[in-house]
Amino acid sequence: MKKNSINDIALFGGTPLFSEPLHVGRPNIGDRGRLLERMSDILDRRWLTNGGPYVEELENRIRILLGVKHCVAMCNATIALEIAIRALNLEGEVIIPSYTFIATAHALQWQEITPVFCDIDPATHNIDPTKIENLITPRTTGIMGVHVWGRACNIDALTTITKNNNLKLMFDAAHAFGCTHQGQMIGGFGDAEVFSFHATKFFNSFEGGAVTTDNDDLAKRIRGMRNFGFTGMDKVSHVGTNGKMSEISAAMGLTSLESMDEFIEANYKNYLSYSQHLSKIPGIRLIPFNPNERNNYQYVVMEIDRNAYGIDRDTLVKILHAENILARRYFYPGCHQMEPYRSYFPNAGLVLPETEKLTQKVLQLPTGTSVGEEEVNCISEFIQFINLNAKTVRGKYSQQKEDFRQNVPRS
Ligand code: T4K
Repeated sequence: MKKNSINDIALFGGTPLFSEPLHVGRPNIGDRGRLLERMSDILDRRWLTNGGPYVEELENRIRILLGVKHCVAMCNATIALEIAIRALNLEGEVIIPSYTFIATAHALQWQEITPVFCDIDPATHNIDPTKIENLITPRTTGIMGVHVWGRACNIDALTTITKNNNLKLMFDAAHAFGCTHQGQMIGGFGDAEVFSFHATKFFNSFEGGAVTTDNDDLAKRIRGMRNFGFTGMDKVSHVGTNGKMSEISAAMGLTSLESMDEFIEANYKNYLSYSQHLSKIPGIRLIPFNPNERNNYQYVVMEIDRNAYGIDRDTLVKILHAENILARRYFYPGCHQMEPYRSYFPNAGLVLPETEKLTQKVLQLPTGTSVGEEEVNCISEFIQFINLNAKTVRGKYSQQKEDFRQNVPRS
């Protein structure tokens, strides 16, 4: 449905563009028949978890796909991060970007390790290596880069810094499954990398994740920690937790793996369509992907310059949500603005100017296999319509807020 006048905007009483919500993170579902076959097989076998054959198969296939020596599948990426952090003997302080999902910081804090927030490079949204050295103290034991949106962080610079300062280097690669850095699959960089296979990721195992590493000893410790610290029947050698992936998750993972190229193709098509449309709109910048690398195009991320576009990001989000376009503001307001970090480091924002700016202007749009050309065109045209009518929309929205404040019924 096309909007002809601003009264057609759902926030102002019009009919929403979509009758059903369009999500950022609607799960991709591969071959349903194949998944059901695998589920039935699991039930017949009565082997539901604890190192079952599907988990083993998934680990092997991922290991081969990524060209890495070890893949340890886990129940989710947050536990996988916690285990990798502990297995690497990180303690004291670890430097991470604040511009990330809260799990990155919590995985450290949960183990009483202080996350020290570093600013990002606004061009890449990734940790800015030039800002790291000032943050290193005698308590620093490691750096955790995050490959935000699947675009690899500056791995070379981070490797140099960690080598020069005798620190561990790990990566939160939650977004980066199937992506490359200088042609090499992400998974084998640093001491360890951690993936998320959560339902909202383009490749999912319902809940799930994995640690990948080329280090044999580390992989052994991680496997032990995933299973309560058991190193043999009735033998526990160190503290551990329960990070095991279930067989049903592995069945979904294997099925997703078989459709991975299809999922990426759908994301890529959506990305190209968004890109063609949105590049014409003033004040909108879609973040680019390096065409020389493999990308999963899992997130369509745009930055809004409120002056050039005419409407600020938060108002646009409200307008889009009313139309059933559930755009997201990842990672607003930044980890440093969330508890407990906000209380621990009330002035952190002063050293994170780029993070603070970015969290005010970034937005993710719906994509994935449940979104097609028609929806992308409709969303893009609507975003353009708002820009073309920005002044009137602003006026009407301010009036609506004022009426609401004074409790005046809407006309
Ligand atoms: N590190 C980074 C950098 C991460 O981004 C993440 C997770 C992690 C670590 C930790 O990974 P895991 O421990 O989760 O494996 C979502 C995801 O839950 C989270 O996994 C993800 N990052 C984060 C970026 O996004 P929320 O709080 O936004 O989820 P929620 O429930 O609002 O869902 C997002 C949208 O997807 C909604 O519009 C609903 C829709 N949806 C969701 C689910 C689960 C569906 O349509 N179907 C579904 O089954 O965090």
